[in-house]
Amino acid sequence: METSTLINAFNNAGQGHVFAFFNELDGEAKRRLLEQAAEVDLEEIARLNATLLGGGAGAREDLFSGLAPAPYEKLPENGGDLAAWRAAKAAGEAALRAGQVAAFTVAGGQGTRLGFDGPKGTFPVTPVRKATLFQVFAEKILAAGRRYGRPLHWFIMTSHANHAATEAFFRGNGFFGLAESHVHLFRQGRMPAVGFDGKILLETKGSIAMSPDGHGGSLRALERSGSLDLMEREGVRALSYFQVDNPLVRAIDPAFIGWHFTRGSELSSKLLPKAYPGEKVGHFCVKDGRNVVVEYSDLPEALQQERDAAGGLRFNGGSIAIHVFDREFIRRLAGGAASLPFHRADKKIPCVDAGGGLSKPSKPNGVKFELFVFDALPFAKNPVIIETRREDDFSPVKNAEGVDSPASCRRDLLRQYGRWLAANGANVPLGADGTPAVEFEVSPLFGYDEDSFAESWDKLPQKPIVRNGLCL
Ligand code: UD2
Repeated sequence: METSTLINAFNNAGQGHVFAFFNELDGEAKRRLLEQAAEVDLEEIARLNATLLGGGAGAREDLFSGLAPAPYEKLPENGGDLAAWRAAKAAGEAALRAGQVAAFTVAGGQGTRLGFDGPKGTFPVTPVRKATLFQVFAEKILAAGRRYGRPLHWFIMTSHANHAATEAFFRGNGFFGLAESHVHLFRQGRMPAVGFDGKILLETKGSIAMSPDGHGGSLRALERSGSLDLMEREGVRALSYFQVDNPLVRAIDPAFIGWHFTRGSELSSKLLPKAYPGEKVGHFCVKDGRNVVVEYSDLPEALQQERDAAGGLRFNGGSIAIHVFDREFIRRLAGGAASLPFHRADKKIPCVDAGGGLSKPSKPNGVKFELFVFDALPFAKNPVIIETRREDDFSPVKNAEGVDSPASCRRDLLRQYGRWLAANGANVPLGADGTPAVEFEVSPLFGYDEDSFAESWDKLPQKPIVRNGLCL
């Protein structure tokens, strides 16, 4: 687009201040600002300003009227249908042997809460090897590919801020044994931040304050990056989706994949009963006959605390951000068949003021717009929700200390290794709360779930003693 056309478009949209310092910039800086400005969808910003900044609180009550907990497939031990679970697992294994599944990690977040400098996936998590989050996932994916005789593709969504560092990390580590041709990194989209008056904020005189467009941006980024076409060429029908912060996840779970395929589901999800009413997970609900996820920060306190007849939490079905997506469903949504709603997050956003000075706000001064991937749920045909066990699937690293921290995650990894070993007859010294009293580790290459662990263990001619520093 012509420079003047672009600048005029910003003027006409009431966003002309973006170019207030344009004449002070050198040629290269001018080019960069124009490039950023061309990325901005001014109509979208105007729409968001009207809907998300313009009050709109009146509709809130209606959002929750008639909301009910979503139905789900219970685990056999909780009354679920054992035969159906077995059939699902067999179907999932067949899909894996046929190469119909790829892994997908969203890793574009800023990881501010953890206070770690660098892409979150490069954070070391395991007790002995100090393997990073990316290494743990890579090894799970590598091992599953070997087990089913079909190497899996792995798609990883990065952000503009962490893409180069993520790529360098994978290169520097030889892609952790995966074929480079099977690891696909692509950047997610960005959105400009606006002040409470709807004006786009400048980060410097020559750059717009841009931020990642949320994990919901992954659907359009998968399309834009050519990932969906690649999947189609390779015969991949479904993506196993998980977040970069959760090393316990069964990155490749045959039963889950099987539920997805046997039900003809376009979007399948894992549900975990909440640990306590205020746990920071989404809630699986039904609204107007469609499944939806209501985020913890949105569900009114009264509903979070509401009890059912048996005394349990009524809205107890936690969403832990583990899904299987059908490829063509993503294509349909990315192609505009339905648009996911943007969410508003009020933030402290350092920016340039009208006089050109840099202001570092001490309280929120503006808004970032984000898409949430679970908002795709109401658009999916035949969605399936299955129950999982916390110890098999969920222990994220989010905070520097306390809940969901490196320490709690390391403990849960240890407990998992301990359970697998004990189930196979090993003598594991356990503390009073079930945590092993020694620090050891099971590489996903040895065992990435109960079954694969048992197979490898069985083959060991001599069973090792479980002691500090043991690495299987
Ligand atoms: C998310 C879910 C929550 C629950 C929880 C489980 C949302 C809004 N809430 O909470 O319901 O399932 O996870 O752990 O998602 N990411 C990107 N690009 C972005 C933003 C995030 O790739 O623009 C990735 C990020 O790298 C991470 C994941 O998305 O892997 C989750 O992001 P988060 O830490 O903001 O989500 P959280 O913990 O608030």
